[in-house]
Amino acid sequence: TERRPLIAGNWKMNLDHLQGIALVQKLAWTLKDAGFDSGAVEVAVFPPFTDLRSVQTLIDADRYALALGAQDLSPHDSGAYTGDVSGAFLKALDCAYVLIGHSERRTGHGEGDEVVRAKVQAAVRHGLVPVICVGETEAELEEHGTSAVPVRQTKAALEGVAAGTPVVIAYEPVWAIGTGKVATPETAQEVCSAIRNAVAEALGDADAAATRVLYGGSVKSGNIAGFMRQPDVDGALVGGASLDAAEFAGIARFR
Ligand code: G2H
Repeated sequence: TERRPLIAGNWKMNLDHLQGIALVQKLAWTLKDAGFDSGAVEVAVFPPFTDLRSVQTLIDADRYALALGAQDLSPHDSGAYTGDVSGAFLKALDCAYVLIGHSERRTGHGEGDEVVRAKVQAAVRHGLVPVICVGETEAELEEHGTSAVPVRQTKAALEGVAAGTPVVIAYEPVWAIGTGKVATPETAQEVCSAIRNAVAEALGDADAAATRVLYGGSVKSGNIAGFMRQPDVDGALVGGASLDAAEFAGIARFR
């Protein structure tokens, strides 16, 4: 199966809407100048909620070949949930994707498997493709080995999801996030392959073959190629290095 690689930039809580506009413009022009083939590789940006409208307007107006995603969503559709943002609102802003269960949400906001599952359901209800983040902490790595925790998290997140529903899974070892420590391409391959098997168990072989499994954690233009050479790594979720247009474009041009 041909899987179109996905290079996803998670801005986290960086860049206000003016800075966001500047970055997206610079990114689009950098890719264009390099003759980037967006048919071969999909590039998506995940700005803060407050940037989504301005970034979406710019992408639409100038026809940038960039997909848009949000960093989180509410498990609820609407109502008395102060501070939450509904998947319906994200869909109305042309978001294609939404991150769910990033380790910074799991650890910083106590989001466990159940919350992640409810958010996946909400994303699917609103026609958003969930980018489900999984990964083990250093302590879990020592206790359970490499694949056990990401596999458990993947299965839990996909419970109740129907076969044929598009999803993306991002493997982000927590010990490699923003730390400069990076998993080896071989470890990433081993875990991404185990995750693909978990997708097969949950959704069937055809879905597993079509699902993009990303690696995330201190990805840079200098280390992306090694990951992309792995058969079960279909792209990257990039944090820090997505805030610099030239660096992020370098990652998108991994070939
Ligand atoms: C992991 C990653 C993107 P960074 O959180 O989600 O961030 O590339 O800064 O390690």
